[in-house]
Amino acid sequence: MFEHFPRYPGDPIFSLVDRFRQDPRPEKVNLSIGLYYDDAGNVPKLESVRIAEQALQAETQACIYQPMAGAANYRQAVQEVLFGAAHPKVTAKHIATAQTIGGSGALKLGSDLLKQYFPESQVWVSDPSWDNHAAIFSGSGFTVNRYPYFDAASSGVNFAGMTACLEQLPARSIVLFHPCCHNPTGVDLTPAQWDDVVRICVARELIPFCDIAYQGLGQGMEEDAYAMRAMADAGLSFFVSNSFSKTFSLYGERCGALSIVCKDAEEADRVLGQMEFTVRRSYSSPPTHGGQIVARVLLNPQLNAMWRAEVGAMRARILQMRQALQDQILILRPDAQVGFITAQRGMFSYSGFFATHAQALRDRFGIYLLDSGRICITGLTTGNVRRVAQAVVEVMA
Ligand code: PLP
Ligand code: TYF
Repeated sequence: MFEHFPRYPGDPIFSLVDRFRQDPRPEKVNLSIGLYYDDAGNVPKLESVRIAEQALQAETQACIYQPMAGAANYRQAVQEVLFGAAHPKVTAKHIATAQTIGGSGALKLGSDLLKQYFPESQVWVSDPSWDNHAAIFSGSGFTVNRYPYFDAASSGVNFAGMTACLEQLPARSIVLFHPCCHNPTGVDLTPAQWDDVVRICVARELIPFCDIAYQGLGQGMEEDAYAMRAMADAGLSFFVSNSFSKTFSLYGERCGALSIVCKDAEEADRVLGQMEFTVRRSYSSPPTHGGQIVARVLLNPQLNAMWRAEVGAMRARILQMRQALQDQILILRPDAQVGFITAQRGMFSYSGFFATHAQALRDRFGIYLLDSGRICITGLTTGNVRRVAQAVVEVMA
């Protein structure tokens, strides 16, 4: 019956993690999958999360179904993190938010909804982007195109190429943006560049789709939200998918949300209804537990402050490791062109150099990075960064 099902080759990132696990070399280093590791190499359990979990456990009753759009407290908390509690679009209830199964679930819900109501539109994602972006949107039936983004010469952004492309898109084109901590490149736009992008989106009547999975790990919780807030302030109607997987270290709980910023409260109400209908036909309602941990933390002022400090510590460690890797390489090779490592932001660093040497770093040194040239900075520790720098310099020679 199922002879025509082809074999799934697996996800290249997960396959690489498997190869890392099987590598017997004790000095191996995992810079592949996008997880936040602490300086001891562990995925941390946040203290704010532990306290919220304990409080929840003490009062938990039977676990009944959630509403289709998820828990009201969680949905409110999401809007406050993304836009700020006092933002007029939040207080005037112009935003429709549904709790989703991680950030991936938000992308899927958003792409299905867009395909239903904008069937003629095409999607544009950055070149490169997280591979699952193209996979999810094409899975919903869209043609997925790429706008220029990464500039190989500078390991920075090709902003002229990006804006020239956006300037010629047809109205109602769907454009996927990373508001901060671009995956895979770590190359972000400045606020002034976002202002230009927002002006183009308004002028060309584009539909921005912001996917934010690392809020707080770039410049800061508020700074990282700049793009979305600028879009809201400019009166754009747009989509935001967000993930708490990394920032709460709650990967397996699948905590995310889709927020659709609308013209007014009446429109937001209708849009929320269509989100609910799409969810109902797909998985009916999201799970309870993870979302309630997140809502507890975000809506309790003490826990919220504790969480922000914990995310701040993650961000500081990422910056420290960027600096350490760059410094250690420069000690060994003062002429190495590695300034991009500290110029990029978030969990990832990306360059043509790493792409060229990915295989040698794996084979010769047990240092695992993606073939695309993406390294996950959080796999670095004070204990292994020197060794990684030495290996990088050796493959340079
Ligand atoms: N979007 C981007 C850019 C990501 O990097 C990720 C996860 O790595 C996601 C979305 C998905 O997040 P989640 O694991 O919550 O589905
Ligand atoms: O490393 C990355 O870019 C991601 C990691 O459900 C990831 O692909 C893993 C599982 C998942 C979402 C993202």
